[in-house]
Amino acid sequence: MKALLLIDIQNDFVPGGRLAVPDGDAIIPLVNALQSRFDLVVASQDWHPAGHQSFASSHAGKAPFDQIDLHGLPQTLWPDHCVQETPGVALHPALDTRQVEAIFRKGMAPDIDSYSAFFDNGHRKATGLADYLRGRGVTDVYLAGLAGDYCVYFSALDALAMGFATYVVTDATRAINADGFRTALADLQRNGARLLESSVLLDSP
Ligand code: VGL
Ligand code: ZN
Repeated sequence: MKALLLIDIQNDFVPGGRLAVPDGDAIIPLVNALQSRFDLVVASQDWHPAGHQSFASSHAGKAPFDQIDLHGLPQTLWPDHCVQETPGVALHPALDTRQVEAIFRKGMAPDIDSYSAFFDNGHRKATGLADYLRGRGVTDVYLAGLAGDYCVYFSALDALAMGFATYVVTDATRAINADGFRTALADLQRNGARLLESSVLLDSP
């Protein structure tokens, strides 16, 4: 069983949003077309309370993209983004969600960030996604979404660690930082992930 994992395709991560990923909305037609090729489609949603400690605004004298130690974990500070009950937290309106069977939210605990759709950044708490996928008989996980160098990357690493055959659809993701994305993809390949372009899936019968 093959699952497509749509990572954080939310208003705040596309141009005009509060943590815009360059060209982030360009992936939406692709991920919409990809969905029919999968047995199961699942989405993740970054879902922070106001005042989340990953926000620079929560730390006096800090600016977005500063690095701090947050309760023992390295933390990049972000602009306020994906705050619960704001327009930016919603899945992008152009994303076709008819085939999305479940949405896994992450980043709710105020004192720890959560890039991966599987675990928080300290690997302290699981979202339940791995058990859900296993319960549905999923063996292969394909990742698309935003951002390629953060939430897609860390979700793919955890998918590998959880024993799923893991694929990243490289043209169905965009990154915050191009260099970081190259490093992330190389690291994923080293760990056993396979990279492919959406055409490989869309052109197969
Ligand atoms: C993300 C930074 C902070 C992401 C989420 O979805 O890649 N990046 N929160
Ligand atoms: Zn976030």
